[in-house]
Amino acid sequence: MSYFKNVQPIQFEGKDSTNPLAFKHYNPREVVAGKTMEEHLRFAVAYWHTFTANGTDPFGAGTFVRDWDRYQGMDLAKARVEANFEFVEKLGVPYFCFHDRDIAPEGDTLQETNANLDAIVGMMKDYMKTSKVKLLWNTANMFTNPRFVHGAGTACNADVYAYAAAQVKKGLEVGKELGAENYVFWGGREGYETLLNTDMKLELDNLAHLYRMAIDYAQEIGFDAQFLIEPKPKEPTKHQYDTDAATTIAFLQTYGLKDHFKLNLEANHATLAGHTFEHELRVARINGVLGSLDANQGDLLLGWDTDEFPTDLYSATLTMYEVLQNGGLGRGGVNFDAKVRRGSFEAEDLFHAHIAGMDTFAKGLKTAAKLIEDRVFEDAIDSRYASFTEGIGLEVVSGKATLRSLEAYALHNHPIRNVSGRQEVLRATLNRYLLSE
Ligand code: XUL
Ligand code: CO
Repeated sequence: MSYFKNVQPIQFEGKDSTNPLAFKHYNPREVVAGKTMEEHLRFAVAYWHTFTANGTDPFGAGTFVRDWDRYQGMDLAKARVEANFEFVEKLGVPYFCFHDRDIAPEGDTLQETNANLDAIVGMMKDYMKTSKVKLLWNTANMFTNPRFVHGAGTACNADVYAYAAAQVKKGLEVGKELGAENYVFWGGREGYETLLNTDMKLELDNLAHLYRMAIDYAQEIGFDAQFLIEPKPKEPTKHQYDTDAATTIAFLQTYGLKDHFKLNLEANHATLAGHTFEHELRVARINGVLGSLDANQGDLLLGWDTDEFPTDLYSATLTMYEVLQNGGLGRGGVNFDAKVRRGSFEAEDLFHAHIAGMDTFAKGLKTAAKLIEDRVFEDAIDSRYASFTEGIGLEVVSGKATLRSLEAYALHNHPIRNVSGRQEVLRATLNRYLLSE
């Protein structure tokens, strides 16, 4: 059974192509800064937006026309697996990602739910014997079911907490079974609405306990995936605990968990936190926890998570600049946590959208590599901070300076001279690189 009959495997046709079903910049075998584009970008398709979602919004029913929707229950789940492998293979990306509940329906009991999951995981494993498609990460959906109304790992109800723990345990087993390279924690309901009914300290302590138990269990079963936490500041709860990269790093440090985790950073979550994506990447990078990306973009006119496909070249370039400066994403990748618009309801739109996102990141990668090769920002930054490479500045950075020595210096250093930050020149230079071939 083919779900995308009208689409042939997507080919690279080059920048002048007008074919919406061809890559203009993403050429998986092209070498940029010492690695192929495929190795740099490690693209993944998000199961939930691509195969599970149907285009509902708070005001209207689903609009998506999907051939697999003629089925129901486990038959639908199986059809989606077939669609997934056909789509990911035709798109030519190496990975996909899923939540447990994206791939298999819940049953009446946890036993039944796990049995459904096992059946689908078994089917995926069979596909993976012959397909080159791999699992970048899996995660547990601990936010949709009404039982998580007060949270999961931060629930006020120990029974819910135990259920969430059971779900994480199963998620780790599934990840191991399918050879996932990472395991993600996004705390969908890990936050609070009002302090009037919230024991914040207990909730955070319990969340840390859950993470600790997950680390121990992964070790016990020999699942060596990289653990990732995905920060987000709000939505669904008003105050999400993992607000942004800096907050999440502080949490990991407080609980002695930092060595076990990296971050999965998402562009639209950065926007909601009042940051640029590159800010979040930089914070993670300088703290050694830049793990993986959820690639999408928000709408600056809207205050919620619109999860659009990333087409902003400016942002993609600065994103790939951080990734290159990080020495790559390691076991992480670029997962399109992005959805086609409700009006883009035809199955072919899924290809158009992913191609647009992949080309945007490929072009961003090429431009970022050129910027780094030419040391555009590095030279400007080196000269801006040159005063810390000698004399009194060198004493500061080497830790030799004291308030006394700095005062002695300042008393005889008059007048102080500053130089321009030249921000506009740098922005114009960045534009020049973006517009060059
Ligand atoms: C929600 C979100 C999630 C995570 C995985 O905003 O980004 O889909 O990526 O749970
Ligand atoms: Co995400």
